[in-house]
Amino acid sequence: MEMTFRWFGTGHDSVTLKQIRQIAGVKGVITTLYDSVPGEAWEKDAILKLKKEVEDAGLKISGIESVNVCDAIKVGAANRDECIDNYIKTLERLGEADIHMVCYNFMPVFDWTRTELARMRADGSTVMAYTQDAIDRINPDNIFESLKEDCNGYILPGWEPERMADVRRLFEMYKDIDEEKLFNNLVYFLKAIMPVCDKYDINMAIHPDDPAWSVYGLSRIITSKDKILKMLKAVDNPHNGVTFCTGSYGTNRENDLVDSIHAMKGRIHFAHVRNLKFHSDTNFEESAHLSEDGDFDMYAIMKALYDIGFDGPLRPDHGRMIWDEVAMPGYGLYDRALGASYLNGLWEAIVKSNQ
Ligand code: DNO
Repeated sequence: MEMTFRWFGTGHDSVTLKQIRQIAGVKGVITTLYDSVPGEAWEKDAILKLKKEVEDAGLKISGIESVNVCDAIKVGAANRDECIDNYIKTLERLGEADIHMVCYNFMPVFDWTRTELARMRADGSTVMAYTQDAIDRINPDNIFESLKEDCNGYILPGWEPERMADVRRLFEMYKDIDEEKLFNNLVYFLKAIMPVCDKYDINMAIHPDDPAWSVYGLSRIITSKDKILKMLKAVDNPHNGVTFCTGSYGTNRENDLVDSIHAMKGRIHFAHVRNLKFHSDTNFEESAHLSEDGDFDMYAIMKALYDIGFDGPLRPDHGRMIWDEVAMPGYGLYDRALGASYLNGLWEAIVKSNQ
């Protein structure tokens, strides 16, 4: 396991590389070209510049989150092959820059969905939260507006204002895309990119849909063990793998995290490890990483990753906003640093008790 930290890049993140470098045990960052436009190829120079900046700070790029997949690929539009060619060019350039893990998602319209970005907890910290009731009440045209105030001026990944301004057109694009079509489009995309992944040894790590059920009637296909295994089997190449995101996949309480980790052995290329506190099956908040603060057994999760021989990058995920920090919701420094230390502590204990 390699402990990493997500960093959105200079100008996009309140956290600096210097701060990340000072979190004990963190060796690498998970980053991206935050300004890139889905469907366009990433420039080699931009990749090399980013890599140099990270390396000059004494860190390495442990993977990319995300190279976003454009809507044309997801809906199978006429221009999808052009977008796939550009995706392949991006992968080639990343491979040439010695970057070997790419996280992406295949969710229609919205990336992860939360209905509150700053729910106040008894200790005065704030956390992101989701309630199905709120989703059912908010018109999707207005969801971005309803959350905007709590963004602290940052653009949340997947919630770019230009995109949200166009939400109606996006809904229109996906109106005939049922689960089967979406799945076939994913398989088409994966088959097309596997040769370049083989050539450069790039692990593709699809992110689970968050929450792990359909929102606003849009199809969602990376939501359960059976569906993920079906996807892995449809393109049965070791480079076709998953990001095991406990906080996304675990939103659906029918998903058994430990059992799923074992079932996906060998195909988990990246892990996001965080905890959730449920108030009902469809009302949850993103608690601190510590087991006792939420409903997941974090020791059991880390132990399962250890038991399957997981050796890829892992990162703490959304943190609470604590100690008066002002940052992108979920992506402040303090609580994620506590998360990294806690997960490193669990890992050390697991490793030593197995020696
Ligand atoms: C949210 C993230 C997601 C994730 C993408 C992967 O905090 O986990 O935005 O990066 O779904 O493409």
